[in-house]
Amino acid sequence: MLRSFKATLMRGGTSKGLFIHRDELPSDSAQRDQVLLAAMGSPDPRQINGVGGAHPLTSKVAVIGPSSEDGIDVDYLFLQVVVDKAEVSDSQTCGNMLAGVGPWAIEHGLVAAQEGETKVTIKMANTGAIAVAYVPTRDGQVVYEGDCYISGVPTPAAPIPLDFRDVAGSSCGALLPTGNVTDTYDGVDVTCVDNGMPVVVLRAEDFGLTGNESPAELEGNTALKERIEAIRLQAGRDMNLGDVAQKTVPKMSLVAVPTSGGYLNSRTFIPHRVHEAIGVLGAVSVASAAMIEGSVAYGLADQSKAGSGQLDIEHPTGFFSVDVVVEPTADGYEARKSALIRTAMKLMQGDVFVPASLFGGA
Ligand code: NQM
Repeated sequence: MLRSFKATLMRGGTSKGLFIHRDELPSDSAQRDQVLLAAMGSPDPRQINGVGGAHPLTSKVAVIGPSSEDGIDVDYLFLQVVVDKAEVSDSQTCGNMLAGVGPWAIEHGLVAAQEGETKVTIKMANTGAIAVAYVPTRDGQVVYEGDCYISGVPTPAAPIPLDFRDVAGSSCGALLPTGNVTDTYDGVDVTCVDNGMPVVVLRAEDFGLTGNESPAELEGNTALKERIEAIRLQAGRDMNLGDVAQKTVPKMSLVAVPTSGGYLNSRTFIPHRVHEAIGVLGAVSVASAAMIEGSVAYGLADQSKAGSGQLDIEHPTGFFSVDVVVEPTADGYEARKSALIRTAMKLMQGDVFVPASLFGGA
């Protein structure tokens, strides 16, 4: 017997996945994860028996429900369904899927549409941090179509500005989780940062790379992947994330001088596949590291762009513009602003079928 649950397939930024009301899923998280594995078709490198897209960026789930907290409209729990393992991880949030949360919440009656623009205040349940989305709305409807292009998405759509509140240290406890601007692992200097996403920033040149390599080239370099994973396991522990062997954080961003007029060039392991672009909060975190004097990225970044309100983080398919301000304080550094623009698209809505037994039925 099969059983179904309601879901919307949406593109959020450069990611794609299912958006689901939390009441549609079992409340027990282990049972919920079994349902989601079956829905996406994991574990299987092709996810052939599910709706997942056979890549970490297209094997994502947003679970959304009304918030009980004052001033917060909805709670958004991000779940990464691992493609080739029977694992569902809540160890990170996702700023790309976040772009779809506001539109979805309005369409599902969790937030009333205003004329022109609707503000949706979202608690990112994975980290507890808050994001505010400004969703274009007209005549009580979400406006998806528009003329805003973001790198990595060939079609334009309506812009959705996102403003992050208090994301610094939301996973690791501090913007600089190790307490240092640089640390050294296996002889390589790194900067560990968390401005919404735990990231270890490394210089591409320290691995004999230019920083312009394609994701396929980097993924094909087994020796490089082993060195990076060895550093990740040590840095993750020192970033207060414990044993990160089975976690999707920290991400590992190789950085280099910009080549296309941007602020900084990047290639990001998320953490084992290489991102075709860069994650939203990943970009915010990398930009934040580059603003900190003495970090491994500071001297590579084009510091004439700092303070301009637009820092373009170059990546394999273009660049990601963020508006980030990090300033020195009496006892360290503080993130004062983290904002950016994304787009989202509703692609399909309906019933997703899984074995009824996973819901505890026959
Ligand atoms: O950093 C991929 C993505 C992400 C995460 C990843 C993200 C973010 O591009 O906020 O969006 O780093 O796993 O969707």
